[in-house]
Amino acid sequence: MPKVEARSVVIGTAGHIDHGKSALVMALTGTDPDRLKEEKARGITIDLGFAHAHVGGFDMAFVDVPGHERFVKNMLAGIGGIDAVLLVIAADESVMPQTREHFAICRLLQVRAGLVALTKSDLVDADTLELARLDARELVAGSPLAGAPIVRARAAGRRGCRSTGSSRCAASGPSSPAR
Ligand SMILES: Nc1nc2c(ncn2[C@@H]2O[C@H](COP(=O)(O)OP(=O)(O)O)[C@@H](O)[C@H]2O)c(=O)[nH]1
Ligand SMILES: [Mg+2]
Repeated sequence: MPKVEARSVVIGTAGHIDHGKSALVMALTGTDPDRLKEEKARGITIDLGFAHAHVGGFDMAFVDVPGHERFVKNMLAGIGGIDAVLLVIAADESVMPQTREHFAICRLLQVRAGLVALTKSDLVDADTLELARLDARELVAGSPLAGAPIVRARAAGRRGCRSTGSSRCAASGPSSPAR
């Protein structure tokens, strides 16, 4: 997989609805990417959300996309300019239709870098996590992400993130690799 050499990188999320894309962005940056009133009320992402973090000398700009199939046009609008994809797969559900659809879109748009986050790892046992990892590996086989890291992640609930502050959120972000 080609490395992203720039000091600033634009990372787009991808994946099925409710798999934890927005919660992971919040955990990593301290910013809730669901900014619209309707998004907060319904607890789903409708339009693109944006967040930022400075980590290890890198400026990381996140574009968080909606996972619902009805809003795939919004996803398409956001994913065009990204350098890398954060493909989010919930460990308790594994690969779902919009996981495949979003990843196919990333491939069509020639996104050549990224990683897979197995979210909700706190909800599953080791065997289920391993199955999700195998599904993820199968999905990215033959793609530019074939050798990409697959990491397990556990994002705190977003209400919890808001009330405890960003340092606790960051501490509950991705943990060690699941391979
Ligand atoms: N237990 C647990 N819940 C999570 C995790 N990540 C997200 N959630 C919850 O899953 C639901 C959907 O998350 P959200 O980020 O909105 O999913 P999205 O549609 O992919 O953006 C929310 O209630 C989150 O709090 C996780 O790692 N563990
Ligand atoms: Mg979302």
